[in-house]
Amino acid sequence: MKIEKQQIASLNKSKKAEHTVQLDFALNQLNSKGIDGHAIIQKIKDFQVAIPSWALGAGGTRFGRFSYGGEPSNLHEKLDDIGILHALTNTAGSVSLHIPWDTPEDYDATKQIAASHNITFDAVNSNTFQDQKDAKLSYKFGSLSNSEDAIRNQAIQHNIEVAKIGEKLGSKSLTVWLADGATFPGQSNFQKALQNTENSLKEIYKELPLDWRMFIEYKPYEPNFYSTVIQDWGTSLMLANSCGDRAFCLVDLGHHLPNTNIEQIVATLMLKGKLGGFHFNDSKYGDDDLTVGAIKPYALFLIFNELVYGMANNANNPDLAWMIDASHNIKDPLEDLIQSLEAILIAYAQALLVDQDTLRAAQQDHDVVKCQEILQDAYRTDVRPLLKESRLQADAAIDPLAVYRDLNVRENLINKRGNDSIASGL
Ligand code: LRH
Ligand code: MN
Repeated sequence: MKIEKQQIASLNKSKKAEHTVQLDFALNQLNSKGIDGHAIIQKIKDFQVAIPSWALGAGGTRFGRFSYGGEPSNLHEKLDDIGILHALTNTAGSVSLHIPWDTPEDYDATKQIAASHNITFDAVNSNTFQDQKDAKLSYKFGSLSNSEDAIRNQAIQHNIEVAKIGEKLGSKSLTVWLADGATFPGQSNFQKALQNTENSLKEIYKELPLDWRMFIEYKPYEPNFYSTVIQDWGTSLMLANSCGDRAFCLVDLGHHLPNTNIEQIVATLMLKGKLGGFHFNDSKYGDDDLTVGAIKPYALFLIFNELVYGMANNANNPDLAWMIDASHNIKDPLEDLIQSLEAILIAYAQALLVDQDTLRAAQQDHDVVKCQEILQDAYRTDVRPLLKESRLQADAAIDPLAVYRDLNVRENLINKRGNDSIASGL
């Protein structure tokens, strides 16, 4: 299913008058503070987020999975669905593939379909947390950290192969997340596991094309429940430093123990020029992979406040890879992703409103109350008219969710694909 610009334009008509009033108010409000709202609208338009190829169907847990109907059952249908998201939001301009869940069968056809939707290929993800049906050796007790040479080598070769697949599609980065760890005390030798992992990552790194980056994603637990080899940002940073200048840390928002100050981690990694990118999602307890901004929108704003400061002050940190990593247990996957894209743009736009110079001066004066007032004034500013205008200017939907429902997209997908089609992924 392809959504045409004129379908969106005709549905935008009924919302234009109200939008114009809200936009004028927002621009005047910003103007009175010396802020150029049009410059922020342009930055919002330029902000593109990669959609995970593994999150276009219904997710599930060990307790069950509730299918959603009309799910994409192959890579090309997944690209079509991301095309729907991009047509409606103008923000879903790339895809992050997970291999082997989404290994292309016909590279030219895959690239053509992606191009037809103006979608590019962001980071490719390796998978050494599951055994593939034709696998010779098992990753049950680890992959890059495994005590057995042959298993480590199998995992190293897989990562090198994944990068080759990405190279054929125009991707420029490899994301490595390892489930490696232990579920019981005494099960593994921490030092050997970490040393094996470091050596393995270096083997992979040196095989990457010279214009590629490697993202090392950390996670404190799950599927191992006692220890994880790459458990936190410090371990990821240490490994990225030992690999080289093109290795960076990847921050998945759900991969932190409760109440971790993620914005401070972001500031630290940007100061060191080692922040590579994000997997955006939200969570209440563990790696819940919920809709971005659904649980802790203020925390997301504080993270973007550090990102905006870092993007202005840390020239040593490369452009960041913005990706979503979510799983949809009860929501329509496409509606869930539309909400996540909106939450990311809202947090970014609000962070752009923070008067960094006045904040710096208040910090210098230890005027703690004023510091909070400056942040919360930005956070309490309704930036949604700016988002709507950024979409309207890009021939996308003023209200993507409303257009998605008005066009009965899910019903159309079910009519075309049936109720039982299942998308590969989590
Ligand atoms: C691990 C993770 C990782 C992906 C997987 C799908 O929890 O966040 O980024 O490989 O989810
Ligand atoms: Mn992730």
